[in-house]
Amino acid sequence: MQSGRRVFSGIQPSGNLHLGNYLGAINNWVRQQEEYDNFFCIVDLHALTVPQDPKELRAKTREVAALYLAAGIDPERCVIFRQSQVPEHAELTWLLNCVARFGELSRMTQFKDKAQRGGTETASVALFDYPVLMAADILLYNAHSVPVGEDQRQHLELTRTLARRFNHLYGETFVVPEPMILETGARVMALDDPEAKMSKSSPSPGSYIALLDEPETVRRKVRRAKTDSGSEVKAILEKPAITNLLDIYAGMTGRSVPEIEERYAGKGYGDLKKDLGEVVAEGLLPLRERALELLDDPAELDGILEDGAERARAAARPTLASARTRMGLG
Ligand code: ATP
Ligand code: LTN
Repeated sequence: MQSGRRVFSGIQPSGNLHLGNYLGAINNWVRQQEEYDNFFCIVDLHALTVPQDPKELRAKTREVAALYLAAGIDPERCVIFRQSQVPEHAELTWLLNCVARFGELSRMTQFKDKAQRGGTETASVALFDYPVLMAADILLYNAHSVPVGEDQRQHLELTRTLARRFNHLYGETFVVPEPMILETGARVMALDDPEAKMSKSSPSPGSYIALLDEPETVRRKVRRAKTDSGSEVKAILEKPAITNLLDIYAGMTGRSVPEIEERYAGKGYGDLKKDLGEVVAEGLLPLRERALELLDDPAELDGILEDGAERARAAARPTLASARTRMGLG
């Protein structure tokens, strides 16, 4: 039964979707789609905050749509759409820019990390403003709940601050949303560096498992994943690499980490990796096959996105209108 409570979330079409995106986000969307009114966005305007090749962006946009559907998101139940097809996102961003503060945006760790990588001097203004666009995404639909990975917690906190500030300055307008961050899979780490999160923008393909990787590639990447010193299969602070592998195992199978530890008692890292390679390769195979099938029919995908954009616009329009009116516009 749908409760009338709304969920909003999104992924950037900026690279290869990976296991972190799946376990931290998409998998949770699928599991609870029956309980909510859902909006799942392909946030292409966010992707543009760093340079993108236009042709590649178009292709990746369809790829994300195909993966949403292949993972089991039901387009009847959920509104699947592209952010750039709903101009209300950009307009609400401007209004929220007028209540967001330079100081609070300067403290966003994702901006600091990403700007540092390319040099702060040349980072786009849009990269700085990225969290305000994200707040607009969420507030436009009066979403109650936002299922994301751990890395988005700070952005969610800012969204809540902006909603409260706007409501205080101009009168009750926005729902103050809650983050929904699960324990397992919310922070999948890079396979070659357990201190860094698995990321789409990583230059090294061995660091992530792409959802469209072939099963053999998946097995190889798991086999080559970094491990820790020692030999016991235990999720402990001193073993960040093994902890990550166990967390992935738990996310893919629904088993608890202690249960998996027990299974590998007396066995070594090699056994764990061998089985995990199988678990992930087999687990992702149906998703991969279905997505590739869907990608064979781009017109069908575009149709679903057009339909989604229309439904999203209908939901976004009244919220934007009331924000405008409250601020003295229109
Ligand atoms: P990039 O690293 O290029 O910024 P990304 O891989 O973080 O991209 P996003 O599109 O920014 O991907 O994230 C989409 C969703 O996936 C968000 O909910 C985010 O929290 C989640 N997510 C991303 N990386 C991970 C990860 N390593 N573990 C768990 N969840 C993740
Ligand atoms: N910033 C998010 C992607 C994103 C998002 C959103 C997530 C953009 N708008 C709204 C949830 C709700 C990220 O994962 N990097």
